[in-house]
Amino acid sequence: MTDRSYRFTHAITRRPAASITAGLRAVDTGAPDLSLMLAHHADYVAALRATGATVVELAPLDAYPDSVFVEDTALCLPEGAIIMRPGAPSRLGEAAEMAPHLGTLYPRIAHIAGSASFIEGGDILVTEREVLVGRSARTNAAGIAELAGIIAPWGHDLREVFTPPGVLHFKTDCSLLDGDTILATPRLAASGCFDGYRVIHTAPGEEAAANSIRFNDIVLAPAGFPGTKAALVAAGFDVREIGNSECAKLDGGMSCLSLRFSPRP
Ligand code: CIR
Repeated sequence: MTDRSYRFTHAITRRPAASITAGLRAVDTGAPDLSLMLAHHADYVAALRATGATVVELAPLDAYPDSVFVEDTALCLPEGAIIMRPGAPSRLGEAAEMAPHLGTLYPRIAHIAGSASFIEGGDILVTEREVLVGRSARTNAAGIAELAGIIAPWGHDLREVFTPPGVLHFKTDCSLLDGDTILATPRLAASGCFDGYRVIHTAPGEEAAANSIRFNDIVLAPAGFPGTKAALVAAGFDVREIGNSECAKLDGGMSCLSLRFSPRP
């Protein structure tokens, strides 16, 4: 079993901007506190760096309130990076902002280009064997078809999966833990999309813990979900809890805050 789906030499993050208070959200539970979000963000970056990875921290982009959620701007595979076309109109320009940074690290950059194609990185889970993509309010059939056409020659199989209704992104409800194992909400796992994988369920009432990330030897998980943390620890994972209260107000979590990759020279 290979481990390229969770061993990374690099990550890219972007510090939240003051405009974060205008970030998109499904339900308004109050404005995020920028200084607390910055503290959580610094903890997150430090945890990634502590694994030995190079973490490129980009400057805040005030013109794009959601630009801290860099994951949605690109899909990074060993062979190349694909610049997404976010389905949220206010986020479309974020992808172009990311492209030059990936261009300095990757020999090969492709773009989702069709004017009717929309796809966000939060809907894409890369495992050792396939690329799973959930259609959602942000990701449509044209975007998925365009991505499949780009990555097939690179040797990647794409499988379209289900995003539960009312859930922002496919990965809002799941994370890769290792080559065989997925952390998922029971409502997503019930769709059967992870048949053939080992699945660890989030604890009852802890659906928001599903958006965690495996990054090298650690699992970064949002703080405050003790039942899910206990299940992960019992399964042998080294869990680091990171405060996520402010990003959660904008439907964001651990995966959204970074692009994680190992470019193949
Ligand atoms: C949005 O609605 O686009 C942001 N407020 C949250 C994006 C979270 N991104 C992710 O799950 N990959």
